[in-house]
Amino acid sequence: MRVSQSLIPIIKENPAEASIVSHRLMLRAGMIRQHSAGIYSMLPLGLRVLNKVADIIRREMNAAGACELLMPTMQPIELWEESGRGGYGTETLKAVDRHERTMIYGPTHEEVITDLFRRHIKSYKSLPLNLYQIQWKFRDEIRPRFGLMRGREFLMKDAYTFAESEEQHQVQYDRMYATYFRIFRAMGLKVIPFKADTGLIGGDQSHEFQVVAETGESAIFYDRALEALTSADEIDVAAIRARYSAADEKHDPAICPVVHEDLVQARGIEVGHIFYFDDKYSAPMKALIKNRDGVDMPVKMGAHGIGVSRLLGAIVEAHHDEKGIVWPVSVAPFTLGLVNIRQGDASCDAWCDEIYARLNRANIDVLYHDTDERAGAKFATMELIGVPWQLIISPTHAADKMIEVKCRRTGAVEMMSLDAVVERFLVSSL
Ligand code: P5A
Repeated sequence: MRVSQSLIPIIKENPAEASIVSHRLMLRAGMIRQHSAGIYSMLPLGLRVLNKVADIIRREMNAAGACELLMPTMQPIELWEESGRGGYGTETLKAVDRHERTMIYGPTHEEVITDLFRRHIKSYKSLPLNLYQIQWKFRDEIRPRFGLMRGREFLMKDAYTFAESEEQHQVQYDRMYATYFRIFRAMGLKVIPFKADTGLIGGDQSHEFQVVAETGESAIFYDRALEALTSADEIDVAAIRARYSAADEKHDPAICPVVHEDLVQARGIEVGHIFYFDDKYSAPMKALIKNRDGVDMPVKMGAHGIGVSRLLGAIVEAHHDEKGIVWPVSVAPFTLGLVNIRQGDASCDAWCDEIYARLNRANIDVLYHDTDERAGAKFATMELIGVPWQLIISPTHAADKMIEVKCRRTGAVEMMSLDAVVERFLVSSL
């Protein structure tokens, strides 16, 4: 992408409306813009990160045997009357269509998926099943704030699992639990799991996944030993669970927030939440399956959410410095930023054009800063945006057909040929 053909409205000063660093940097880097409280446009750079985050989630969900579908944002209120949830309290946004029918902009999709299930699945033989989507939700939050962290319209990954028995359900739950660690790790985030309140979703088993960050909305207490267990290459769900029970015996943070020597007090950002609610929706909505004894019974259900748009904020909280965002490569809007420091100089322009064309042919994400701004401003922009490597082109480099490659994270500089750059940054070698 060329900067001259995009919409990247950089802001030099700190915007007054933003009180936390991720919100400030995403506004300054021209990634998002607010239209109304908690309602944002994703500008081209923000959208690219959102898509990369969503693709990591897809890859890991698919690998775990889940299957993607897409349900509507607008839902008939009748489904919510049937489930007995009767709307989603004061957070529900309602609309009335031309036939005077009330619709809800979905705050979550338990009812819609249960409706799909009951129409098509009748037997235990079709189970276990895990269906998920990545879809916009609307919750009329009392206090939308912190940019994408607590929006009213936000993107969620919501998976729904269906099982014939408690045992089958537990296998699904543990698989999602382990998959969540892989997902968050792939975006450079360390998460700690917590037993949680099930709130408006309901049910009696749930875990939240919290990213540790000073600006988090939740006060959290965690056992130091959990840090090691949750950072391991292979997540051992049973070991984590055992450690939790041991910690709980000594001290239950939910009841008595006294800090023990082996307990860390911190703040967290809830980026995911998994639930088991058995037949809470399937019983009233009559989503029945024939079990192995030929008896009809309500299917056992769980739901597994990830705050996809919230993750952008969480990643920036975890990856920034005084100059701006430092995206992990896996979610960076572009892998490379091409900086022509003498735009208008024929040799610089020609060399940049050649590099840009070659990188695009090789499918390497590159943002070409091709405007006539001065070099200093271009560097500052690339650093603010957080592109992991800059390719710097001066008249001397153009004459030598060389490229100065600068790493955003370390500041290390290296001279490379175009062939070497292509080889180094091919997706397969990153
Ligand atoms: C699980 C999937 C659910 O809605 N139903 C379907 C269940 N769970 S949840 O915990 O209420 O939401 C899942 C995740 O969505 C993110 N989230 C938000 N992100 C941005 N702005 C909001 N207002 C918001 N509300 C929830 C969180 O990451 C949460 O874990």
